[in-house]
Amino acid sequence: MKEFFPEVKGKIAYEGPRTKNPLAFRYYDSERLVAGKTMREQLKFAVCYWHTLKGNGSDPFGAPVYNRPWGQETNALEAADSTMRAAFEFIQKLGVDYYCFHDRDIAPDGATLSETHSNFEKLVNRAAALQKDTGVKLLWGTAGLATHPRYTHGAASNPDPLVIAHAASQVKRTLEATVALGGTSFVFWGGREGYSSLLNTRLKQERDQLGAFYHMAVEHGKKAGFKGMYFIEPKPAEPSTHQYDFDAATSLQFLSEYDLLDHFMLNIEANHATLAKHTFEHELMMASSVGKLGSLDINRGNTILGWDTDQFPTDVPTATMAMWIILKQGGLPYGGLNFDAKVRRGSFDSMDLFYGHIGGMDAFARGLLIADRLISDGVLEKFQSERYAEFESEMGHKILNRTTSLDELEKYALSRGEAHFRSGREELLENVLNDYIYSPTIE
Ligand code: XLS
Ligand code: CA
Ligand code: CA
Repeated sequence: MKEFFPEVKGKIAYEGPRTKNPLAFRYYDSERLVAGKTMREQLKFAVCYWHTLKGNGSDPFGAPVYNRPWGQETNALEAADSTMRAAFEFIQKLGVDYYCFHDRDIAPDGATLSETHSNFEKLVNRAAALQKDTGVKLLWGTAGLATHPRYTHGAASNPDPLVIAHAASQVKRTLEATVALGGTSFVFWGGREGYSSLLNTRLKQERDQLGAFYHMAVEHGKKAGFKGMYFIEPKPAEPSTHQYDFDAATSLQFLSEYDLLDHFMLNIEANHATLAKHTFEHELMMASSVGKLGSLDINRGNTILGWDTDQFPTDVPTATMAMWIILKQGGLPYGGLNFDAKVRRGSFDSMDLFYGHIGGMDAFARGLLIADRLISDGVLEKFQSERYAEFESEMGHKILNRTTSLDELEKYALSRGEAHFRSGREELLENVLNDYIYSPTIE
């Protein structure tokens, strides 16, 4: 059997922070217990099929540059098969438990819809067999509804019901495959569910179409035995100019408006947060605050470029904030941390895929260790309790229970006089956070 990554002999091992080996983990120690679970359970990393296996380094100005030893066969099904073997070899050597895919990542389109279905079925069966052999699991599946030319004007929000029917067929098959492969969630990312010009767009109707489409998916999921969770993955733009699932708040509003909140949570991507002019932690907290943080696409945007660069996540402070939010909500039962990240165009060696993932896994392992210490010491929680202490008063309770009024509050202000003016101590808290992040005792 052909080996695709012969330079990596066995599984990448944990060697500790002082190692000089670039193919070793410094912080990710899969069986180490942190906050009552092993690191592998707390972090639930997933490799994404589209960037890692299918990425070819092309950009709007240049042709493909990665010369991968897989997927080169002229027969499309044979190319899909070698790509899948490379995927499982990579995931196993990296020591990650999960992967995520789009239907069209794993199997090629055929000449007809029936041939496309048959291609997909073959590759899903292949994935089932490889999962069984390796113990690697599917985290989530998704239907690729952005690439094919028929989706130029949207998939579920298209002005033509026949295009919607094609999208429905993809979602139906991918949902069934997700059930067959044991995936715990199903993602909808609406890259083309948006518009470019209001001059030709019925915005209300398109949002209604999208709501109806999600309801059909939920109904089909019941028939197909899907016990997992549906996720919307917000993104403000790209490829659409205006996307209907702009950010976490917009998506939550959409779910509530179309009566879908019982079935959906959010999959928050770091780079999409950047594009929406939010921080990653803002989007995570927005979702988590209403019990809707389901999963994370971990990567990094570039603040000086205005597009979706999907770089590997190496920023420890951001990873710390993410893990702080995840630990505080008790984990991600349906989701995990999916590496929706790609190596740069210039990093065309297959080994760069290992360096990217190893660095990202170590950044999040450090984030987990730091967040665990922050929470055990209760530093931020203690400060916040003091900051909101007045809410323990009768008036505080009345405001939150909605049992007071503007009249009563005015009387309260008249009787109490001017409010105390307290510092938010932001700089102090940033210093405290830095002490935790850069503490030499994090090992
Ligand atoms: C694109 C999205 C996409 C989703 C899955 O920007 O990140 O890859 O994660 O469809
Ligand atoms: Ca993503
Ligand atoms: Ca992205």
